[in-house]
Amino acid sequence: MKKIVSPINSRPDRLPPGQHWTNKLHVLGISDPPDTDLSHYRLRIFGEVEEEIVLTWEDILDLEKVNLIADFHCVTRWSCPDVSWTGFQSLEIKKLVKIKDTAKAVMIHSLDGYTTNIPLEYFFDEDVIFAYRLFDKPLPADHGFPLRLVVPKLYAWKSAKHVSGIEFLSENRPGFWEQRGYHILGDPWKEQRYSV
Ligand SMILES: Nc1nc2c(c(=O)[nH]1)N[C@H]1C(S)=C(S)[C@@H](COP(=O)(O)O)O[C@H]1N2
Ligand SMILES: [Mo]
Repeated sequence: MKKIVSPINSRPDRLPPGQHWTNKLHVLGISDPPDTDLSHYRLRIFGEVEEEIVLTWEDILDLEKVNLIADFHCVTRWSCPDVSWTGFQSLEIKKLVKIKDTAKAVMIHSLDGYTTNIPLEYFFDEDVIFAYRLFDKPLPADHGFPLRLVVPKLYAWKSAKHVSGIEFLSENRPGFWEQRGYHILGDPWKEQRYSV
């Protein structure tokens, strides 16, 4: 299996300002994890693409698997080192759909109604993956079953759990927390916690 260690793990300033290390991935979510039956699960890729597609769980398992090791930085100030995730890279999506030149960002949609926005330069980074395993076990319900995004270079609220849709946007617009005062980008090294 292809292995990726996020470049953030070897930064000289590995721990972003205002953060402290913890050895646990604390569960944070806007609601209880949704019940999901894999035989009914679908991932829709739509918006600024030539032709939208819908993937089944089997389609997802057929995508090239990668293991990612990356620190995880939550805006509530805890950081968990060396989390191990397995799934497929966001870059795989470029092989599945033709993205229009007008696309500038993505909105990730989740089964619990959560959304979050990410500009394309961050979304298509090598260390961005959609994960279905955590520390080599199936992804637990409260950590995002069946599929979650992992974006190591941004605060953890951008790492949407229970992902059901990837929408390509012609203009970046705010998701759930971004509409409620969180920063539109969320770079932990620039302490982009809030928009004001
Ligand atoms: N679908 C969904 N994804 C979400 C959230 C949520 O409420 N719903 N919370 C975010 C926040 S604020 C954080 S810190 C991380 C927490 O991930 P964890 O619960 O696996 O530690 O998930 C992010 N992804
Ligand atoms: Mo968070």
